[in-house]
Amino acid sequence: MRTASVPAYVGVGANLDQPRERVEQGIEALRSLPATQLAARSSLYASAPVDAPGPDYVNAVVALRTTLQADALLQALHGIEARFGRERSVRNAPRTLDLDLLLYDDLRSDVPTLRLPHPRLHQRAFVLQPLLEIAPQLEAPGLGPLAAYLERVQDQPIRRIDPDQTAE
Ligand code: PH2
Ligand code: MG
Ligand code: MG
Repeated sequence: MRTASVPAYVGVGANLDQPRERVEQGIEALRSLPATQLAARSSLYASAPVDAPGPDYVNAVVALRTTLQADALLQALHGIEARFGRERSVRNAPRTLDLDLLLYDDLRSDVPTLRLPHPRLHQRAFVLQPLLEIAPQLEAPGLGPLAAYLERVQDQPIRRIDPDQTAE
């Protein structure tokens, strides 16, 4: 068993069934994971679906400190998704809650069930923007400083949701 905690980053997304509330509830579920502390969370962001059908997404990123192994953390994320009624049909189908393990310490993994860093992490504004909000200096193994990728995703419109604004 691990003794020292490591940093891990999780992308949170939803585009069905009151997505703002879903994302907030998803963040609270992450806060309650065993052997894990929530170190930081980003604002909420709204964007059109990338490579996917359906309504606009709400996204956020959470920084965890955990003593769970990467595969145990991944299983725990799937458990939360299932509790939220996530149905896994076709790839990138609209979802009530999507929790993506983006980074786990400096781990690199290429097994199909766990690819780290998340393979599209640096290509998506809805991940990069919230991630850099909470960790502006963050570097990813094999990618380097993530801030360098932000300008390449400027063509993906994304809007920070004002927390005082009530959900539409
Ligand atoms: N997730 C996807 C596919 N497309 N687009 C946005 N804007 N936000 C997402 O979270 C997202 C997506 C697959 O998980
Ligand atoms: Mg996803
Ligand atoms: Mg996912």
